[in-house]
Amino acid sequence: MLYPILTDSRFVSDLSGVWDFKLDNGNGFEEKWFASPMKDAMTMPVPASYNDLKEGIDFRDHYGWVFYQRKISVPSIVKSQRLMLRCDAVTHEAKVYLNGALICEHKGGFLPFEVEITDKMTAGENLLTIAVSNIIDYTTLPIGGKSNIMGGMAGMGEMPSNKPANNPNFDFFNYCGLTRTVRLYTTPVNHIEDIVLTSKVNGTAADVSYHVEGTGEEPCHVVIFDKEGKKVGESDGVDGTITVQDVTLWQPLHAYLYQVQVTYGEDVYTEPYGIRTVRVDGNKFLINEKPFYFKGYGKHEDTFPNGRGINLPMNTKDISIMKWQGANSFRTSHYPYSEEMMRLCDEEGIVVIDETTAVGINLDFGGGANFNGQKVSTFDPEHGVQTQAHHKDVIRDLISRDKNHACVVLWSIANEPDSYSEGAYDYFKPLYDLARKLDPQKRPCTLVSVQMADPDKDVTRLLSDVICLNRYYGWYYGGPDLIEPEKALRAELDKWDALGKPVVFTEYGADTVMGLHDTTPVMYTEEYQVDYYKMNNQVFDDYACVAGEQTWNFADFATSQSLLRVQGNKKGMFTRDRKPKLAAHYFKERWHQIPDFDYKK
Ligand code: GCB
Repeated sequence: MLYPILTDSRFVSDLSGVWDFKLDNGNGFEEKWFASPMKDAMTMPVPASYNDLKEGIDFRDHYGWVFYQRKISVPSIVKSQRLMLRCDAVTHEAKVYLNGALICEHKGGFLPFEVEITDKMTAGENLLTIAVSNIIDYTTLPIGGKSNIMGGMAGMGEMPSNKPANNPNFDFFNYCGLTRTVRLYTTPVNHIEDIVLTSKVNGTAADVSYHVEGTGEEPCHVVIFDKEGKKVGESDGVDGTITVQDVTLWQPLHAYLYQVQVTYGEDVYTEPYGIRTVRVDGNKFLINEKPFYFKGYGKHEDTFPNGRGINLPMNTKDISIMKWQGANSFRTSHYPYSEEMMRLCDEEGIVVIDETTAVGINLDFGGGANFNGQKVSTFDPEHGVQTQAHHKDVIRDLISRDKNHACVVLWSIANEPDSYSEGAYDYFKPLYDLARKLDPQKRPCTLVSVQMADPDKDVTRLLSDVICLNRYYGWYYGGPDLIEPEKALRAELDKWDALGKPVVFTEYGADTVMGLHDTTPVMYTEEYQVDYYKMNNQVFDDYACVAGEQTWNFADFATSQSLLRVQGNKKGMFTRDRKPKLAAHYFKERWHQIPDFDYKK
């Protein structure tokens, strides 16, 4: 799906602003709140998660639907065009109404969807209502646990509640709402639906192949411009190959983007495109044929008070901090990030592991406040997760959205699923097959493996091109002692090493409350976080197969409430407002000494 931009043929109107808003009291649909201007509505900014924007636990933890509403109209000058309504992300489920009629529904909270409204708009003001559900359960991604159990840890102290509530099977706050931009945009009637770009590098030249998907039978002309706007090649037809001589490759931290301009009849669209190669060779992860070392983090889209709402200034700040620290990459844990962030990473040369919304596919051991799980076999046909079909939709839509991004080098099919129980292979194999089939650039695929996944049983060993490990030796496993955890980490790595694939640590970390210090490094102090990382990093340095280290987490972030979470997860190297802990300075030293390429001999 193309990102909406202004061009010679397309107009974009951003619907950001203050909308009317109401929490559903259970009668919203019956009383048809979508059919006329809502009474007693409160104000709500769009885009943003609503949860932290009004006070009170009932508001923050509201379970179910909310309604957003505003009026829209379009000037007559655009009426000769095709008019689209596009939502970049509505978390987690949307029902869109125009003048009281349901025009579109969408499931899944982190990918865009759109609906044509050309013939649905009337003259003057039109009433747009978007009903949004935050309900998560065994059929959604991410996964929610049983909804009537609150609080407690490890099977102790749980209290059944008679109030319906979400019980996230994952460790981040279930922020919801119209979290990314809502827009109107226009195209000519016959228009470009999609552009697919791939390239082959031959010495100093590159062949860029394109496919333009258009409606109608229009003449198609494609031109590639370099960064200075100089034409470097062109071709006619909806399929073709353009040779770029003296190519400048897109490199980590040294980005270079060409502009691919497509003219299809009256429609014009320009896609930024970085030329680079990615492949796995033995235990090396090659970018532009050189062994790359991932230095970075797992992140979240999480800021105050936006919640998971898009925060453009913070995205820019985060990338600036990454560069300050000598990092070169991050993972979009645990859902696809905004299109604006992906475009920024293309521009800034930040390497991205692109993850689906599949977090919490582990009913046995659980996740987040649902720690210790539901003790249900994850893939039990009757009682287990019912997500495989939706998981396929997410993979399809993610690849459709992000396929042309140079920054994306690896697809992550899921985070910490139950990847070793009966049914895991049958669940995941078709998903890898689908990703491999759909990705025009044939990037490597992975799933991010949980600590208790024994290397002998974990299906990632069979299915993944890169082994991605979340490991907490010295925190959840061992700690405060770091000697035994180190031995256990080495013993486990010996097994992965034998596979001959690259291993990237996609999570390791220790909760650290900013400002807690001690002469003896005890858990939760900034000193312990540094010692924890030093031990782990020393082990990584001893293994040639380790192709990267991404800490957990870039910054502190909000979670559900539980005994292990002190106003959120405190494993950030930075606080939630991006102030460095001691570990941030330690990594700054370390990463500036580790080259992006050829670190391991
Ligand atoms: C994990 C999860 C991540 C959690 C983290 C933690 O393994 O992937 O979502 O936040 O552990 O801090 O416990």
